[in-house]
Amino acid sequence: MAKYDETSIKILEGLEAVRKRPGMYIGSTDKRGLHHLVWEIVDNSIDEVINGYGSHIKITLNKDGSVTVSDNGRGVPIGMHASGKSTPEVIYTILHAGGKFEEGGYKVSGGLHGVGASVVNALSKRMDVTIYKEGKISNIRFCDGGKVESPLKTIGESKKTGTTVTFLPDPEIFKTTNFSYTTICERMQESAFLLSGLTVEVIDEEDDRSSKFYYENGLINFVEYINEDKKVLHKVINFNGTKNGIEVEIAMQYSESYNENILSFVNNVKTSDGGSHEVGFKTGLTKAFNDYAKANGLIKGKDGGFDGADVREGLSAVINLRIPEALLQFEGQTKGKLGTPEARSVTESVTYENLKFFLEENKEIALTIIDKAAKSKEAREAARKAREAARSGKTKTAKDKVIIAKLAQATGKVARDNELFLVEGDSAGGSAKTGRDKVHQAILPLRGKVLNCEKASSNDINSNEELKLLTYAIGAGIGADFDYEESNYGKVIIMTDADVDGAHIQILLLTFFYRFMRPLIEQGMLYIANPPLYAIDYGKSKEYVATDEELEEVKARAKGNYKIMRFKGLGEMDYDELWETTMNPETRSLIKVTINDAALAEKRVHVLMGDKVEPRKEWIEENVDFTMEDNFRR
Ligand code: 28F
Repeated sequence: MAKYDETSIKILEGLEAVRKRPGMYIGSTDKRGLHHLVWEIVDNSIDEVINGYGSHIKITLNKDGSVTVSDNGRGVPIGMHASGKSTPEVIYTILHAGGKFEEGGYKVSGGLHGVGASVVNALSKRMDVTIYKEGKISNIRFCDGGKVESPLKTIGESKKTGTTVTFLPDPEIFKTTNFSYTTICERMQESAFLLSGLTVEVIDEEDDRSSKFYYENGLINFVEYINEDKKVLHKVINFNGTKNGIEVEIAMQYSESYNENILSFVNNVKTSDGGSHEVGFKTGLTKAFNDYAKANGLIKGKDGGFDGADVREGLSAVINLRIPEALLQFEGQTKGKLGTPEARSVTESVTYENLKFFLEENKEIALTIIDKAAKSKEAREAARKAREAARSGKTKTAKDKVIIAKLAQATGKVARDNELFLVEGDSAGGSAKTGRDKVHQAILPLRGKVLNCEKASSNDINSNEELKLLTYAIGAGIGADFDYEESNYGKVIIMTDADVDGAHIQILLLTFFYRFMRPLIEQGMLYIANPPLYAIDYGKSKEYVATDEELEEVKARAKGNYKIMRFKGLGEMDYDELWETTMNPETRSLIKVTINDAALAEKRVHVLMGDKVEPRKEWIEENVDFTMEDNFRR
């Protein structure tokens, strides 16, 4: 064992602090936190690639539950550190040490900003680091949260250079230690798009499957992937520029669809809540189209040009910025939103100048896009007029009366305190209407399958009863005209069975909200109800649990004498059970839908299901597994 002098005690105290409050370092210890361990290690490999060393990263999910990440970069330095310990020992056992903020370089970091590999070590049962450098193969091993098990030593010779890290998450810290191959593939594919020329391989030893990602023209290929089976209007537009040390690269392409899909990244980290770069891009884009339209007499003097939403309808774009560490500012606690003020003006001018030039050089493409924007503007104005008319109550058609009949309204007058439950099936709808809190809870039963609104326009939505009803009930418009502040409800809660049909409706509703009421998700107003899967009757009390894991825990506590009932669906619960387990704010558990969940649903509806066919039951059975992780449940 290493000698315990005061420095080693301090080091262990540092790692101990991480084990005591892991959430402080990786956000949470659920599935998301578990995957942060992988991102931290991978980001160090990506950092090497960004600095120009190495071109391959391989991630292996090993059968024993550990993960191996390897790169062919320069290899972690193996010399002795001033402290008398080897450099790798310092990097992997001292918090924030080895944060590679090389002068003027870019620190790539997971969403939580490079807490460094030492945190991963602290939260791992074991970690094994093998370094190929200086003609040697060196190895150092840690166990039980970062204690040195075997100090750095040479174990062989090799001409290769690079670093390989294997770690096994500590089951005492993580509720779940099974990694999601899909999650890792999606993130690594994104990294490969963002770093042209990087090859990333993901191997799942358990299920014997692997993927390889390599993109010659990174961002262009990214947009092609997003639009892969939409009808596109032109070749991908790609441009870049650098101002005040901030590098901007943008790829964009319009397609026949009606929704906008803008993804943005800073130093390879996704900014899922947007920020100053997206604001700049949108401003530059709108200005370029309005200037071009005015200059070419496409907008008559009086009517005031296009709204941003008009020129973004049908647009897929990827914005990638490289910002020096000194300028990097994020908003909010999730680091998902860029703050850096300079990024807005730089992105705006790079977008405006390059797009204006492109439009002047490609007149027919310019006209095609402007024609599409003009149609969007018409639809938006028509939708606004229809909504105002409906709101003024003038045009309550017979159909509207039918619609209102289906909706069990809440009597409360404060919109943000009210909740709208979208319930699958009339029987559950009936129980929900009976069991609910009539002041704050409205119920909207949804019959069968919701329209797959992959190719739908706002007008198509208005002709689909279910979605017209839903839009009317929420009362905040739709698409470009949607205004979440007008919503009649503070929460919209999707309540479906945890089975194939339920997942089917859940994915379609998420896609609808993602396409036509995205601010509802961005404002954290969209939820998924979490009905119990089992009721356990043991002696004194009855408990409800939502997952098999929780069931095992209660069975262990009940010591053998218990009765279990498995709920097949919401319709099987009587109304007070449904109220108690799933609707009562005091006892229910709701899952807030994040924009990523909805984007994933939208991608499933589009890319994986193909937007030409109705999502089929067998597709869902094959692709959406009903563990808690997969159908958008944490
Ligand atoms: C599987 C995980 O961690 N790869 C890494 C390097 C390379 C260097 C480095 C890493 C401490 C503070 C500098 C080598 N030669 N893969 C990895 N590859 N760290 S981590 O240096 C860390 C030092 O900053 C490296 C010359 N310079 C840097």
